[in-house]
Amino acid sequence: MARAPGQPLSVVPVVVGPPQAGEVRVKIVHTALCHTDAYTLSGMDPEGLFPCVLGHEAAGIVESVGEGVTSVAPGDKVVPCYQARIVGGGGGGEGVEGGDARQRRPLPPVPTPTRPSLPPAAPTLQAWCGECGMCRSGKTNLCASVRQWTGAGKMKADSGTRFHEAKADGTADLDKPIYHFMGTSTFSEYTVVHEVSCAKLEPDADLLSACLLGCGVATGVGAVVNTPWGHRGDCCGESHKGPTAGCTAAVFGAGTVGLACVDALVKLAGASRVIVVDTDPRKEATARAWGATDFLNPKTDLKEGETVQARIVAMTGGDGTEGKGGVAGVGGVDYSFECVGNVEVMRSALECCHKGWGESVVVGVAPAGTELATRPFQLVTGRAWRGTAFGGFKSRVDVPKLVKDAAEGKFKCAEYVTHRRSLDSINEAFDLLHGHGTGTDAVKPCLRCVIDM
Ligand code: NAD
Ligand code: AHE
Ligand code: ZN
Repeated sequence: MARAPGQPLSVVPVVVGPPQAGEVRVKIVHTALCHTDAYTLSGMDPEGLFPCVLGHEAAGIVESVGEGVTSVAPGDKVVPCYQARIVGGGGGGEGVEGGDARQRRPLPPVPTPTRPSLPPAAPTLQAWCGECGMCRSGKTNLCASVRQWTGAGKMKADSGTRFHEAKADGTADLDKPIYHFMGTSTFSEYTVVHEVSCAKLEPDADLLSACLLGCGVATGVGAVVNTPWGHRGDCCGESHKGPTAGCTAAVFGAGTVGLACVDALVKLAGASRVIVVDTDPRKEATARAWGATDFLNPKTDLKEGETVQARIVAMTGGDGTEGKGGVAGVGGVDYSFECVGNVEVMRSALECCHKGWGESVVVGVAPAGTELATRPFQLVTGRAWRGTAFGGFKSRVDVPKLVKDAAEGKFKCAEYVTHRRSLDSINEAFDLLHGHGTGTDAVKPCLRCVIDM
């Protein structure tokens, strides 16, 4: 339980109430720490509510289900998803069925002059709310069905919480409710999630890998394969979504999210050059092992007055004339990915992109009160800023596929598990995430510390 911002977590007995209508109680088997847990614990998240049970990257087994739940049953392996998704029968276009998020985007022109009205809820729809215009649109992986409750730390059925501190006799202290977090709250032996947030896996799924596909690895892979718009065919005659063979890229932040971008760029896109930027020198060896061709530490590798974006532009064909009337030596990468959560770094990531077509994807979550800045000329001259939540993957639909893809070795997954701890040692896991390990952990960078329940 996170009692207050900036405080270590308390490992305490809590009573996890039974699932109500449309809810699922899950026995967590593994949960990992993602930087977003640390972000909310820091107090910088405007949606951070205390006391709460943090955690959103996990895998487990359904223990019981509430009234009306049909898509999962006790004994099923599941991944709790912080983005919900309506799944099931008909009526709403590609988005409802999920489709293959990695397929190429259809060629333009797409625009529809008037917005079509949404189809009525199909009677066979398996979602609990049965009504989410965002899922039905097919245009986004963001789901509105339970978002207002998950953002408020509550469950939709009664706008209440299923977590209470336990009294000495083991019963729930109703005067001490505990908020949910991101609709998942996985730093608990049991949690309750909405059915629409529960991705059902195959019985043979490896829960350790699956756990990382609840956030970090899926986000990094999806940021590469789903988020950039790619080209419309003007260059090669063939339209394509996102990075393709031979492209160049820069990845800022070599945590699990950034490294999953590197892996996808190398293995799935066939990038010819991937420049990794990280302030932690221990990440160089890891980044190169993941396929990075270059590593830049902005703290030690820049000349006096040089910016990281200027260095990357120079490394990729820039001769310093760009912006000063020159055209010959325009440099920059085709794609960049900000996986730190720092608005200054986001600016560098945009500005290291190639004039005319470079796309920069904001993945990192920056603190409340910070804002992005760049010279609008950067966008006028063809660079584009994009962003992604959960890598654009449609949670309940795509997570089971990702678990299979990981098992087939299409991208790295279990490789990010550098540390494992018990729930009692969760504060040590936060120290590891912040890079503050002791002994061998001080030299071995932590990518993901998994808590084995
Ligand atoms: P992490 O802490 O494991 O990794 C962050 C890395 O950034 C570290 O290697 C650190 O050394 C490096 N770094 C810190 N400051 C830097 C700087 N100024 N320049 C370059 N590198 C710097 O974090 P993670 O779990 O991989 O998450 C990365 C970011 O992505 C976080 O902001 C997290 O909240 C966010 N995130 C977003 C989504 C999403 O859906 N958009 C999903 C998961 C995580
Ligand atoms: N409450 C935060 C939101 C932070 C945020 O952007 N979260 C990402 C997931 S980070 C996972 O590690 C996300 O999916 N956002 C979309 C959504 O619906 O929350 C804040 O800063 O306000
Ligand atoms: Zn996360």
